[in-house]
Formats: sequence, C-alpha cells, structure tokens
Amino acid sequence: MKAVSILALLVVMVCICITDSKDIWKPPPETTTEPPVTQHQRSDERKTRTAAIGHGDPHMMTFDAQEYDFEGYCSYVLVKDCLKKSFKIIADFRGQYAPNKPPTRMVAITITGEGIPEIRLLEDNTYSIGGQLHNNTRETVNIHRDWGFITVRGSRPTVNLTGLKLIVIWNGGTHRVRINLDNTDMHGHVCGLMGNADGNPDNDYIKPDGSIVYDVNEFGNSWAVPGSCP
Ligand SMILES: *[C@@H]1O[C@H](CO)[C@@H](O)[C@H](O)[C@H]1NC(C)=O
Ligand SMILES: *[C@@H]1O[C@H](CO)[C@@H](O)[C@H](O)[C@H]1NC(C)=O
Ligand SMILES: [Ca+2]
Repeated sequence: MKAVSILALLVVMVCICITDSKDIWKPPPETTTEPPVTQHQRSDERKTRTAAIGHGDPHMMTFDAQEYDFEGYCSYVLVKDCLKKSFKIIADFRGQYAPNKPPTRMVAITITGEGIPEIRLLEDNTYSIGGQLHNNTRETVNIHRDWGFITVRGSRPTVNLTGLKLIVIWNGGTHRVRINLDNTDMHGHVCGLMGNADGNPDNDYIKPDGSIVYDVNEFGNSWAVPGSCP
C-alpha cells in the first residue's frame, strides 16, 4: 500500500519535472536563430529592391534605400555603370529662383550610353532623342535600333532601355525621377548619387575615387560633372 503511493508520488514528480523542464526550455528571446533570418530578409530585399528615387528639393533615396537631401546647383551623375561604362544618367540641379540659390531641384535628366543617341528629359516633360525634340507626343517612340523606347504615361515620359534592363520615369512638374535597375549583373557595379545597389545602405556614399565618406555634401559634390556649375 505504502510502496504503491510512493511510486505514484514519484511518477507525479517525474511528470512535473518533465513539464517544468519543457516550460523552462523555451528559447530565450535573443537566440542565434534571429540574425540568419535578418540576413535572409536582407538578401531577399537585394533581389527585389532596384528602384532609386529623387524628388522635390531634392530628396534622394538610393537603390539600397539610403535616404538623404542634397542641395546642389550643378549637374550630377545619378547612376552610371562603373565597370564597363555602358551607360550614364545625369541630372541637372538648378535653383528655383536663381541658378545657384535655394531651393534647388532637378530640372532635366540626360541618359547616354554606348551606341545610344543622347536622351534628354526636360522640365516640361518633353524629351529629345539625339537632339530631336518630341513635344506633346503620345505615341511610343523607338530609340535607335532596338535599344528600347519612350512612352508618355499621364504626361510623364518613361524610358525603357530594354537591353540594359533600365527604366527611367521622369516627371518635370514634381522634379521627380525614378530609376529601376532590374539587371542584377549591374548590382554592386554602379556608382553615383544613387549608390552602388549592392544591397547594403551603409556604403552608398562612395566618391568617384572609391572612398566612402559620411558627409552628404562631400559625397554629392564629388559627383558634379566638371564645368556644369552655374
Ligand atoms: C512644347 O510645346 C509647347 C507649346 O505647344 C511650348 O510652350 C514649349 O515650349 C515646347 N517645349 C519645348 C522644350 O520646346
Ligand atoms: C520594358 O520593356 C520590356 C521589354 O519590352 C518589358 O518586358 C517591360 O515590361 C517594360 N517595362 C516597363 C516598365 O515598361
Ligand atoms: Ca550600397
């Protein structure tokens, strides 16, 4: 009789112990499983996030989502192929009331590339290809051979450079440019005000000489096109 109750008590105690140990064995909040999840998310973002945006007086967001304001008055390299130099996108920054007085904003975009005639997107949303102005055109215009085409959507010219997998959407009215770089081979090999598109926002302030700086004005000024300042 006594032996049975002791056995029963033991069984109950063992059960409590197992239940307790299960409760205690919840992983603590900061375990080693968390950092890999974050890294995984970041590499997913690298694959999907390919857009850089500049708008207003100018607020910039790089391909890697680094945000900053840069009040310049010259023309600046927004993005270019740093490796093979296959293309370059330049923005003209100008003061609203005087060429070199605040507030400043982007007033024109110039796209150049190997074998591509120069494309200019202007403040009134007209554009030119190789110097030929297209004013108030609604139809899709092909860019020389099969480099791509320009369509006007809701008055905003959209440049689709199909070979380079590069899309530039411009709205002169809001001084807004959006650049989509869908060519993953280019990621990490571009440079300019929109950063290097390698997935890391912390290394985007890279000057043309390859050095990383922390001062936005030093970074911005380093990308001025020589001779373009008013
Ligand atoms: C486009 O045409 C409008 C009038 O139709 C004119 O006011 C404007 O200046 C033209 N744009 C350019 C860049 O020539
Ligand atoms: C750009 O052109 C390519 C090829 O025609 C097409 O697949 C893609 O959807 C276009 N992108 C945009 C944003 O128009
Ligand atoms: Ca980066």
